[in-house]
Amino acid sequence: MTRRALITGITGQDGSYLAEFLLDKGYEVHGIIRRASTFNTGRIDHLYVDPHTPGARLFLHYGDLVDGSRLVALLAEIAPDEVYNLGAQSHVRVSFDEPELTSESTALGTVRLLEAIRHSGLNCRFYQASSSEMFGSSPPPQNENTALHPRSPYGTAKLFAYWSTRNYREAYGLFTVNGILFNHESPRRGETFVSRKITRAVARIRAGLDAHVYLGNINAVRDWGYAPEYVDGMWRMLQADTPDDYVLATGTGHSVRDFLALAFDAAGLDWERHVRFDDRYLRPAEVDTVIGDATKAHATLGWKPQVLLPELVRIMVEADIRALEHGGTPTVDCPALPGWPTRTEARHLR
Ligand code: NDP
Ligand code: GDR
Repeated sequence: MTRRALITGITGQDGSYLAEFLLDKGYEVHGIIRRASTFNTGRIDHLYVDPHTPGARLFLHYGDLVDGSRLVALLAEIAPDEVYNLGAQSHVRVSFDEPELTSESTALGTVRLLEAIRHSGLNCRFYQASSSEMFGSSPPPQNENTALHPRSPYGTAKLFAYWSTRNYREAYGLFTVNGILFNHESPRRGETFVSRKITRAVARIRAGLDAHVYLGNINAVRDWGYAPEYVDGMWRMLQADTPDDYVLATGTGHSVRDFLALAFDAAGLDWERHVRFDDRYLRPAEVDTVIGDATKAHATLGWKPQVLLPELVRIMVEADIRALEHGGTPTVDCPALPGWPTRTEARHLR
C-alpha cells in the first residue's frame, strides 16, 4: 500500500529535500503551505504536477501552525502514516525581534499538531525538527544526554516542542521522535543564514556586483552538514521499531571564519578584503560552539553523513555562481523525478 506523509514546512530547505526523498521512495506526499500574496513554492516547483494528473503523488494544502482547527481538519482529511513537523520561524536572530511569533509557530504550533494527531485517533508516526540550538551554552561534543540550555527565543521554543514531543510519547504512547539536528546547509538554504549569505556574496563579488559582505560574530563554531543527508536521517527515525530521540551531526566543528576562508578561496578571492563587520548581525546571547556526537544515530539507524565542510562549501559556491549566471533564479540542484514534469506556472490551489 502507498504510504502517505504529511510535511509542515514543505516550502523550506529541508521540506523540499524531504518531499523529493519520500516521492522517490513511492510515498504520497502532502504538504502544508502558508497563503502568501506571492508564490512561496520555489523550492518545490520542480516536483509539482497538476493534482488532476493520474498518478499525481504530491498535494499541497493551505494551512498554518498557528491555526489549530485547520490542522485538525487536515489530519482527518489526509490521514497520514507519517507526519514531519518541519514548519517553524527558524531564524535565530529574528527570534530575538519576534519572540512571541516565534513561540506561536515553533513551540505552540508543535502542540497544536500533536493534539490534532492525538484527537484524530490515527496511528501515525510523528517527527519533530528539534535543534542543536537547544544545547546553547552546554560545552561540546553534544549528544542526546547533554544538558539543554538554550540561548534564544528560538532555542527556548524548540525546547518546549522537544519536551512536548517526548511527553506525548510517554503520556499517550504515540510514536513521536525528536531529531536533534545540527546545522545543515545546501544551495537551497535560506539566503539570510550565514552559510548561504557567504556563498551568495562570493558569487556576487566574483561577478563584480558587490564589493563587500557585512557579518556579525565570525568566531562562532558550528557543525555544518549537507541537508539531503539529514532528511534521510529523519526518515530512518520514523522507520525504527521504537520511538526515540537522535542527534544528527558530522562531528566536526568549524568557525564562520573557516567557512569564509573556504568559500572565498573556492572562487580565488581573499575573504579579508571583502568582509566587514556590522553589529546588527550580533545576537543578544550567542551559542558559541556546537559540535555534535551522532554515535547513536550511526549505531541504531545506520546513519552516517558523507559530506564534510570543504565539499559542502564547494557545492554551495558552485551553485550560487551557476545561479547568478542564469539570472539569479533559485537553484534547484536536484533534477525532477523521472516522469515528473516541471511546472512553474500557477499552483492548483484555491
Ligand atoms: P526554513 O526556514 O528553510 O523553512 C521553514 C519552513 O517553515 C518554511 O516552509 C516556512 O514556510 C514554514 N513555516 C514558517 N512558519 C510557519 C507557520 N506558522 N505555519 C506553517 N509553516 C510555517 O527551515 P529549514 O528547512 O532549514 O529547517 C526545517 C526545520 O528544521 C525548522 O523547524 C528548523 O527550525 C529546524 N532545524 C533546522 C536546522 C538547519 O540547520 N536547517 C537544524 C535544526 C533544526 P514559508 O516558506 O511560507 O516561510
Ligand atoms: P544558526 O545559523 O543560528 O546556527 O541557526 P545561522 O547561519 O543564522 O548563524 C550561524 C552563526 O553565524 C553567525 N553569524 C551570522 N549569522 C547570520 N545569520 N547572519 C550573519 O550576518 C552572521 N554573522 C555571523 C551567527 O551569530 C551564528 O553564530 C541555524 C538555523 O537553521 C536554526 O533553525 C537551526 O536550528 C540551527 O541552525 C541548528
